[in-house]
Amino acid sequence: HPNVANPDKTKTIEDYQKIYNVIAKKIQDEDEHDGYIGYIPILVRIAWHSSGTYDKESGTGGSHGGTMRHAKELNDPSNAGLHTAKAFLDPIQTQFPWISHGDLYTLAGVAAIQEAQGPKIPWRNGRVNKDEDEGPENGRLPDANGDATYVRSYYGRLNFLNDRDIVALMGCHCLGRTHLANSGFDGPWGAASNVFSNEFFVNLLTENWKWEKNAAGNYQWNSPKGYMMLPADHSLIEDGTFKKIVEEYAANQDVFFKDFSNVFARLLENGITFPKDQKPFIFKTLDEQE
Ligand code: DDH
Repeated sequence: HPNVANPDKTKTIEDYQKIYNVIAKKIQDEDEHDGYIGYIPILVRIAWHSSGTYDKESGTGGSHGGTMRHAKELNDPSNAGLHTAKAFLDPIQTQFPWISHGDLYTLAGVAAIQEAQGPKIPWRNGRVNKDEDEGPENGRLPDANGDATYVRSYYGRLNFLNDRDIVALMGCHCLGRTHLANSGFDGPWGAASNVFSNEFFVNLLTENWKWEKNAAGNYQWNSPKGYMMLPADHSLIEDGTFKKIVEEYAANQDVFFKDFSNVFARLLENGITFPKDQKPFIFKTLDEQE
């Protein structure tokens, strides 16, 4: 198996908590980024885009090799905007040169979700640095124009997801916004773009969505409050099975948090074999350490 984790046995949870804390503190210090949304969403996105390239047929891609740091992967049009996340993390990599790039990108996503008041995400170390030519080819991340059939089949490639997993993962669009310059879509999904919550599901069900052309000429769903949904987001209420799960998460944030924590942890480890006895770390938030 090409993706076997090799955790450094000399490092403890305290060593990684130190890195978590540096990331969390920098998120607080640089809160003006992206119109005062800050770095939380883009750090979650670099963790997800590092992991979402995994292909079960070839065993290639995924977070293991930290190949997002190389130009070939970073310049995938789907990764437009992620250079800001890399630039945020590069000095932290320099400060802690012993952490692998894949471990740092995934740990940053965990820290961002927890600092956004989201659920605890169990996380394991041991990813190794791979060269540029060992990275995935471009074009493996999902198309925002997809319908429910597309979304379901897209996640089939990742090999570990059922309908609940898919809907839970998409709830991450409570964070951040779309940017015309990055994706050709425009606007935030909700009101609290740096707080992790079930707002995405509530908005999907309660806003009055209109199918409109944006300034880049792409169609998206817009609401009177200035929120947006991608076609792929909106597909979750067009499909009966997806919609039932959306309703459940909108009604019960605890269930969403529990499911999200489970599936996000698996997403970050997808395609990697960890030693059988390797227990995940659960980090404290900055607040919990005061
Ligand atoms: Fe996403 N996402 N995403 N997404 N995503 C965008 C932004 C963010 C899709 C398309 C887009 C997930 C799934 C999907 C985040 C997390 C996650 C943007 C806008 C597009 C387009 C980029 C820009 O213009 O800057 C599609 C399609 C899917 C799909 O599943 C079909 C998942 C699974 C996650 C996750 O983290 C679990 C986050 C966070 C952002 C906000 C980034 C930002 O800069 O703000």
